[in-house]
Amino acid sequence: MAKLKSTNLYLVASQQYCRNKNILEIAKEAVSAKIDILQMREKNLSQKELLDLGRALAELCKRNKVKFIVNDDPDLAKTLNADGVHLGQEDILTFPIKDVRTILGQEKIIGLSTHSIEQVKTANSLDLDYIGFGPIFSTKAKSYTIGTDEIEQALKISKVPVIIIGGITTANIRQVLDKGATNIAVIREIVQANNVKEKVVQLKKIIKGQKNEN
Ligand code: 3NM
Repeated sequence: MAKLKSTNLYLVASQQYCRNKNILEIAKEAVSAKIDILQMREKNLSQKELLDLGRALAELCKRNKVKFIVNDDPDLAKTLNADGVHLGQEDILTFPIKDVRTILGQEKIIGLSTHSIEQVKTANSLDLDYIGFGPIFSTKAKSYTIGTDEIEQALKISKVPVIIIGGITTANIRQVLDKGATNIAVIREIVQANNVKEKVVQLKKIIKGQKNEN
């Protein structure tokens, strides 16, 4: 059975991007609006805080059949019995993908960020379940953008599903979908939304090609 659905709205949940709400509250709203995948991406928490938040998010996702992914740390993903781990290009210097597979096993999801066609090609030789491709538009997490021009090529050559990320909003998402993308990841557009639930529903409708979005 495929580990990922064919279209996915992927929330990268990160407290540092939230305005005045707690990330767990936001995650609950996003899950209730049927986000497909939720990643815990916290760079500033202690191990204890990560464990506590991770347990709460893992339980929330499991109860609602949402895939739960842990950023950066295969051992924490294993401890939390998460559905998988997401790694950056720098992480795989510390954790070669084959070792991550040994830690997590065949059933779990391993994702890797890529930022160029070269990196997509290299990713094809690794034991991955998806890649991220971005940042497409301007974003706080990266100092550069790669634009929409290479999306089609990334989708064409990648052996695994490609999740498009970086500065995506309801205003520009069609530029990405028009290139053939069906998997979209966001942080700010959801965590900073006045109404998280409505925002998730709206983004999902647009991704699925329904017409009554605003
Ligand atoms: N990774 P927002 S862009 C976590 O290109 C992350 O690999 C990226 O946040 C990549 O939706 C990004 O707020 C941040 O722009 C995405």
